[in-house]
Amino acid sequence: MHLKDKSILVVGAGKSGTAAASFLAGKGARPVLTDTRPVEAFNGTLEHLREQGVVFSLGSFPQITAALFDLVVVSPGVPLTVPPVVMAQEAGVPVIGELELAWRFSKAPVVAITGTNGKTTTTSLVGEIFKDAGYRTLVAGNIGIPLVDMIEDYGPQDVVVAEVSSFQLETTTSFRPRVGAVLNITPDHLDRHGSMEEYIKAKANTFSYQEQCDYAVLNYDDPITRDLSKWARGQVIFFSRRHSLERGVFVHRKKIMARLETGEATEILPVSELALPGAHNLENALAAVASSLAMKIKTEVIAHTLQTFAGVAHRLELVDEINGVMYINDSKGTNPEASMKALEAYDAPIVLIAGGRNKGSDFKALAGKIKEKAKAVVVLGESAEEIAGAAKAAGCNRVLKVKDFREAVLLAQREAGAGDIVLLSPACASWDMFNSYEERGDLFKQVVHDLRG
Ligand code: UMA
Repeated sequence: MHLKDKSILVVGAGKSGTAAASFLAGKGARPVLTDTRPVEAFNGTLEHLREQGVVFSLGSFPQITAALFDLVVVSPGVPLTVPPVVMAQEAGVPVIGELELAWRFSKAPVVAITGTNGKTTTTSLVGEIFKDAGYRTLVAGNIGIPLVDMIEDYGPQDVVVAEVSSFQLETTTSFRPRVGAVLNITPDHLDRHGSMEEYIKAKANTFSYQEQCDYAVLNYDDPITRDLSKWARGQVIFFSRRHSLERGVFVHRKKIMARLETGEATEILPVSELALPGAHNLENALAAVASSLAMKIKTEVIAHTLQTFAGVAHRLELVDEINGVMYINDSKGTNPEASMKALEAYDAPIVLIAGGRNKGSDFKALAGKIKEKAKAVVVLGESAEEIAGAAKAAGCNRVLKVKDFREAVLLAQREAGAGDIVLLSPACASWDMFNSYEERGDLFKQVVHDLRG
């Protein structure tokens, strides 16, 4: 892809947009960076880009015609319905995302992991497996590091493990990972994608451009991902924790087994030896095994990593135990399914902290799980009323509403006794009160540390 002297509009000046603008400037292109936020909102943080020759159009956007721009690079969080993107499409200016841009400069094989839930844990786990196998490995993407930042530092002998989101996949036109894994698909981001069909279509782009020698790793137990196999162009490796598969990675007699060719299945390790807790993490482990076996990693290395990898920050992260109460940070639980899995992962009484920006989800099933597992729920944020209403309708008695995040943690502390768990698992995005789920999780950890005094 030739970028020299090309005029390129980058939409969104967050992590992806600033990384893309810097990358494009480095390639001799003439990037213009636009954002709905005005210049004052950035507190001088974009100065390094100005020095690289990036031009700004902040708080507004320039006129977009085919004569003025050769390409538009859109940030994942920017819907394709916003005026600059629509104007570009109407003018016939190609629109791609940062993932597609990075892909076009990737020399290393890419293992891409997507799914509604579990993608950060699985991406980190697969990254660890490759590192333990001795590969120079880049772990990046939706996990928080724009791929374009470092993609060119990795060559054909290395490996890129990319967490990819439906937002990023929506704008791919040639992205072709050697292995593309889809862990599960349940309703999420429907406010952005408009319908479940569109959301599934975006996820399927993980393997839309694959070829026969590539691999699609799919969850056999999830009817939607199982069905996606009909669109796969590469070889399908199913994984299942419920069925012994003729071909795939599965659980048999409490052991993780793999059979990629015909013949005897190979034992990877007993399920009891997995360091990650919970049934959902067993599925993540199965996907990680399938993805690494597709890349010819030795079973001993895979087993060793699975025995030692204990998880990632903001995902069922134990923050502290104070007066017999465990404080768990699951700020990354940004949809009802994720929070239901978090509730299921523990056997002790739970005080749940939930609420934030609803991304088009229904809270009925979550409310049923709250009734079953939680002794109290503290709700806050834009969706507080909605979650409270669903919880009360499900028969929950202790539903407490607060306005402030710190107050939520203090109230949860008062509700919990020795042996209980205070679980932050909001079932919603953080964007009504925070810039990111990390910021929300960090504040939770801070307040918990303050509780200890
Ligand atoms: N903006 C506009 N116009 C709009 C909307 C936003 O100009 O219509 C601007 C905002 O003012 C802001 C910028 O766009 O300045 C934000 O861009 P962005 O939302 O794409 O965020 P980035 O900072 O670039 O972070 C993105 C991902 N964010 C989203 O997809 C929402 C990060 O995933 C990812 O880690 C990062 O790129 C690096 O690849 C976060 C996420 O929440 C973790 N992802 C969703 C999820 O996991 O469910 C998909």
